[in-house]
Amino acid sequence: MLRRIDEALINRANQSLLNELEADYAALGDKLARQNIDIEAITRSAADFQIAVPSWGTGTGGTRFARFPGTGEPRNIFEKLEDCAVINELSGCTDSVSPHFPWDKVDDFSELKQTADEYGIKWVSVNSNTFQDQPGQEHSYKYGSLSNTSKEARELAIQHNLDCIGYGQQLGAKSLTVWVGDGSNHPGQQHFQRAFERYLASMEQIYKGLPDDWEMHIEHKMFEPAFYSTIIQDWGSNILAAMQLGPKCKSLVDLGHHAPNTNIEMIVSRLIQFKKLGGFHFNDSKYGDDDLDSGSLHPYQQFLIFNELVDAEYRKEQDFNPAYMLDQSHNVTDPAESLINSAIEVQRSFVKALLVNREALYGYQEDNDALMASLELKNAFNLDVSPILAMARYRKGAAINPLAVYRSSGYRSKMAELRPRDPNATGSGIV
Ligand code: PSV
Ligand code: MN
Repeated sequence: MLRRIDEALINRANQSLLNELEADYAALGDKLARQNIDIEAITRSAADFQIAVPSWGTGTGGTRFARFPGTGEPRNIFEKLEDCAVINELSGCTDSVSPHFPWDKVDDFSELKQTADEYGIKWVSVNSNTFQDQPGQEHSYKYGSLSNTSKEARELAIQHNLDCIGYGQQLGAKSLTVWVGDGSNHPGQQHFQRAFERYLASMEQIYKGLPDDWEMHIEHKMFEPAFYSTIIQDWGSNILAAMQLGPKCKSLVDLGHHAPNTNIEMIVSRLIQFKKLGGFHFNDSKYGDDDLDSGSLHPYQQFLIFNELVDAEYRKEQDFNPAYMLDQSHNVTDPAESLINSAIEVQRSFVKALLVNREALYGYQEDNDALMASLELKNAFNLDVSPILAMARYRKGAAINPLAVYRSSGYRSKMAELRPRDPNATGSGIV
């Protein structure tokens, strides 16, 4: 397999940390054994956990005010893929990439797939982009795409989504994620019902083009770029659309796309109950869609979401297979470092949720014992599972301390030499 980080470097770094890790792991194993939890079973589950990296997250993001590019940023999808390979080699939990079109469009998809295969990277959910016009585009998306009052603009947007399915098929992906910026900025600007009807009619055309073994995931977002109303504003509009379109259409939850303080874990539970949970875009936020690093502000919320997901697995909920992806904008960090760290933070939430004693929790719930129920969750959340995560990485040949190895590899400065920035390149800053 093709590698970007020297295996010997990882092995050397791991050897220097192994004694300490084994001692911490043994101590945690004893502690868990007293709660009748087998640490080895948890470590196996941790090792199986995977979350996709968004191709667009490998570049420095920005805001609508400015973008401050980093050095050695990837300039095309092949370079983004190289960075994704690095992230996976070090974290051991990101063996797939979610591409975005037309940003990642290439002439020869077989070459792209082959390169990814060589890195051991799979392609998952393809994202369409009808939230900005492409150079020379005949019918503008300024007033919307799939819901535009112009039939020609709608048809363009439908065709783009169908093209995305075609690109995804060549890459081996199995789902299409549709997020549109459609909406309005002024009360009265848009007839809510007619706009939603146009959106649904367009989505029906895309749905008809889905291969049998594909799913379509709708992503809701309450604001931006439309600041008064958006067509798929919330999970309510999202699930209505997904129900109308059919069983292959599900809802995708981007953590940043809700009003502050929204009970996202309950939304997740509802979507699970009605078999409409398609997947996630993980990130964190304080004010809105800030696209901050996953788990950096609200790790307990992230844990509570995983509590619902692990509960669904425990109950053997049928057709339950949500896609896990990151979707963050890295404005001040090296994107590779943020993505490594974030993937591990999501994995951490998953592992902590595995520690909850489900039967005990159900008992407290039946007995209306609110305090013990909340402590069952809090105790799992409060346990430091770092040795489990590190051991899972070590056993897979990834790094016990991924960020230390990344920095000592000098990867970014090498890339700065190999990927000189085009001084004329403009970046939108919107990711
Ligand atoms: C929109 O804010 C979003 O979350 C969607 O997932 C887009 O595809 C992505 O960000 C990139 O702009
Ligand atoms: Mn998103």
